[in-house]
Amino acid sequence: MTGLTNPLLFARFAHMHPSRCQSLPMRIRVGTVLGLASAAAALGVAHLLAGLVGRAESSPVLAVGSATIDLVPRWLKEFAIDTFGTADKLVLLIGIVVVVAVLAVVVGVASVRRPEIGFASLALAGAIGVIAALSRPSAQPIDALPALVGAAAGAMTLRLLHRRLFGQASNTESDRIAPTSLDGVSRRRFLAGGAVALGVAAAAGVTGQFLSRRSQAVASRARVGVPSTVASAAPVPAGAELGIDGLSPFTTPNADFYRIDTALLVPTMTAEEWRLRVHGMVDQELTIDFEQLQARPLIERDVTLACVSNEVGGDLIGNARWVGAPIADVLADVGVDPAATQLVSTSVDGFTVGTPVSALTDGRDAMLAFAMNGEPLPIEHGFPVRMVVPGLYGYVSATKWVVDFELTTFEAFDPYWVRRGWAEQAPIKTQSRIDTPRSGGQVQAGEVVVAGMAWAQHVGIARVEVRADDGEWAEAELAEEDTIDTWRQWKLTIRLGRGARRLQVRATDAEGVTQPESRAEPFPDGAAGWHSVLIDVA
Ligand SMILES: Nc1nc2c(c(=O)[nH]1)N[C@H]1C(S)=C(S)[C@@H](COP(=O)(O)O)O[C@H]1N2
Ligand SMILES: [Mo]
Repeated sequence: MTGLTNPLLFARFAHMHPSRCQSLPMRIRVGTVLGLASAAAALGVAHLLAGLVGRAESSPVLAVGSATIDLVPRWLKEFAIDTFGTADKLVLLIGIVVVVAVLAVVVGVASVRRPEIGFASLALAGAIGVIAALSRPSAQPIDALPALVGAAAGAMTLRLLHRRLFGQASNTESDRIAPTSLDGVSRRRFLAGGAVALGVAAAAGVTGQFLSRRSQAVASRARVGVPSTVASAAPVPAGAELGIDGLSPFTTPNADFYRIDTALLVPTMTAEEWRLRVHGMVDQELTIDFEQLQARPLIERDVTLACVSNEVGGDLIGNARWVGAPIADVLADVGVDPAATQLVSTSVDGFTVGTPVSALTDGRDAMLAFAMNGEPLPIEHGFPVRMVVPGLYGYVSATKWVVDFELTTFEAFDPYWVRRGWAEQAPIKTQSRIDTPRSGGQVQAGEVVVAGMAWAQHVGIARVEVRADDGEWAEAELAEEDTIDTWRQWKLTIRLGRGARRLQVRATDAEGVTQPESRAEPFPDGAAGWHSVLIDVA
């Protein structure tokens, strides 16, 4: 491999006399590039295809790895586990790749003069890949495809590179004996072709890996159930839904639930891989796997989640029914040092969140959630496990794909968004929003139904008021309360005369505190102010 990245070696190709290509060292160098590029193209394309068709296990390296595990004698399996522990599978995969690379170099060198050796080897490798893939217990006919297409891609790469080296006529007997066209231009074209092939192979492999990981997570999500041994929430009261056109539903369907995260590619892990490590300022460290989490006492709760970036009137908020294990129980199990003030949770992709320990132990239903609206967590919303803490903005509470809990202090650690200037403590501010009529909309003069949502997390809404222009505030009718941790619909019918009108809303929480009129931007601890909509009454 170093030969490929070493410009000095390229230069040496370029300066060598054509006749020297017949020398063994030259054949080895050219053959190494030829063999590695073709093999990489074959494996990269096969891996991409396995990912594309959502059959991760049919990728040749994985299929051959699994077949090897089935075939090796017990003593060797035990030796591998004793020696490499949980890394045994990784060691096996690396071993397969190394063997393939060595074979590729040997075959590549032989193929410089006799490309048919390369084609035959690729066909044989393809056949092994097909047999390995089809030998899996859950195999389907389509699992033959990645190895077949991979072998074809490898053969095309071999052919293209060989042509670059020796020109079109490389298959003739005379060229085999004495290639005459291996001049500096051919060598440079050959090396450039080899570099392109390796680049394409790497890109295909990485993309395939991402798609495979995703399909594995999707398959894992289809396997996990939602246990029935749950302290169920009361059904959502029928009166929580006012049934008005244009009003947000009380429960936000998963597909419509807002999504906010820093992940360029959605982290994908399986429930089987998932572990939560709880450590730091605790008496006794603890690691929980998915089965153990599901075996804990579980609760089902409706909780409204809100993003700190939600503008006044914005839609970065949603309400769902979650199932999970109370975080307070987990903290009780590990024994939290009374000096610990902050729980730092980390996702599998390294995103960090800092939550006050007090908010996790004050009796509210903070949970390690694994189900959302009756389904396993959607992958985008944190599969297999996320945090949900009533009353706190997502960036200080709602870690998706969570894998680590560290008990610490606020002084000791600044999590992701706090490092970027957002507030360390961020309870959700009381807000209200007009959903209908929409801003900029037109309505008929006369009786107009105004409706929207209001929330005062973990306190509850007591009153919502609406006014037109700078008129008197009128009290809206509130939908039935589900819990103090959920938002609430409201509606009001008012008489409006013709013209441009401005409607405004404000909410008062159960402690008697009314939303302040003065506007605040989301940064650094959440937007404030009254929502208003401008409408045209015709
Ligand atoms: N791993 C991870 N978890 C995360 C985030 C993130 O960027 N990465 N964003 C947080 C923020 S800012 C919010 S508002 C909520 C949003 O959750 P949702 O996407 O399920 O609506 O997730 C929180 N959890
Ligand atoms: Mo957020």
